[in-house]
Amino acid sequence: MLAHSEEECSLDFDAIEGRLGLSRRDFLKFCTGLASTMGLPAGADAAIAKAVESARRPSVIWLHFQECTGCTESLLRANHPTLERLILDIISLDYHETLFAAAGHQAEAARRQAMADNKGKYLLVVEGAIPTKDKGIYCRIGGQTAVDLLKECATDAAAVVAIGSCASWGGVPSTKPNPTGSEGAGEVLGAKVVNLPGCPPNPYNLISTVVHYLTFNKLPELDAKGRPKFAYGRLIHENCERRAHFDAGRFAGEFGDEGHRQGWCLYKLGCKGPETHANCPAVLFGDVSNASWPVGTGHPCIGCTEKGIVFTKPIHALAELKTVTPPIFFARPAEERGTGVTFAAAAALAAIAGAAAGGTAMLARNLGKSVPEAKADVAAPDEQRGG
Ligand code: FSX
Ligand code: SF4
Ligand code: F3S
Repeated sequence: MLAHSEEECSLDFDAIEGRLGLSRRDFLKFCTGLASTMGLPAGADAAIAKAVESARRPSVIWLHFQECTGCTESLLRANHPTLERLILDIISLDYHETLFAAAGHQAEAARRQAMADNKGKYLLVVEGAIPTKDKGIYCRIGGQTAVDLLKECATDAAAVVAIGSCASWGGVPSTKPNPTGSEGAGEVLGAKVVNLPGCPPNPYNLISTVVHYLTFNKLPELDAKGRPKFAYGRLIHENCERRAHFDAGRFAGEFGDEGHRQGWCLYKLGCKGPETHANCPAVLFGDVSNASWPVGTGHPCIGCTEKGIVFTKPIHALAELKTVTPPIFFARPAEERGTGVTFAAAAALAAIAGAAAGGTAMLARNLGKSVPEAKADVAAPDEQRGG
């Protein structure tokens, strides 16, 4: 909950409920959740609450280029009913080709008006890749090529946010042989933009970025690839709920086998978690369950946030283990989903094993294990406790 009750008292919760449809409790939980998602220090939740409560909503111009529209869909079709309401109330969405009621010249006029009214202050969100081959003729909107439209809209923007892998670095359309010369927004502009890769990206990372901008009047800290560090600072593998199985050498060998049904590690099925940076296991998708992310549902991570992995490496190819970092926590234990393996036993075994040997050495030993050998390992800690 908010650190400063004084600031909490000054909030108009009736107005917040009317505007966002959130009770006092849910609003405060939302602000605290955003602050912790962004790794902000104590007290930041109060500043976020005050900023979100204020009527100042930044103008957002949202462009669509080569894409499947999954980025917008993931934002609007999230099962959590307040998410789209929150984002559409926190920002002033002044131009969005999918959601706009206006069309044709009317829509283009509205975009230009919003840009003029908010010169130097609006956020430009770019969805989809930009074709650059043959003078950009493969994507034209309102008579302009995507390249020209992007450059025109970026000129007076306060910041440019590339949402999804397509806008971040080309994504699906840039897959070899890349017939239209697709590139990401930052490459086309020759400037650093905020990249929120993912195919689709997690909507909470967009809302966190926008709220950070709204609260502190600056963008969150970015990594070398332009991604907010709060969301892309760690490997999936460090946060994964199956990590104890990886460390203990319990791997699914094929889809539907015993290891897969038991919820074991998906590394041998091609999981790219060890070389993919994203916060999927912590933030989840769609708010439908505590397993609502790819690995949680039993599918290997395909590395959708990383250039050079998704759409490049075969899905079944093994991930590189250059940096086998220790897990940061053991969350959402496997037994919650009735998988049978005692999570405490798995975590204890992993901790003992991890202390005894380096991660890569452990992996080399464990990868060759059969399912019965791995099961014997699981039993060991229980036996030690006389179970
Ligand atoms: Fe790309 Fe967005 Fe993948 Fe689709 O529109 S990031 S194809 S999920 O959704 O741009
Ligand atoms: Fe999780 Fe994949 Fe790492 Fe296994 S390899 S622990 S499934 S991220
Ligand atoms: Fe993408 Fe892997 Fe997350 S496939 S959604 S980065 S678990």
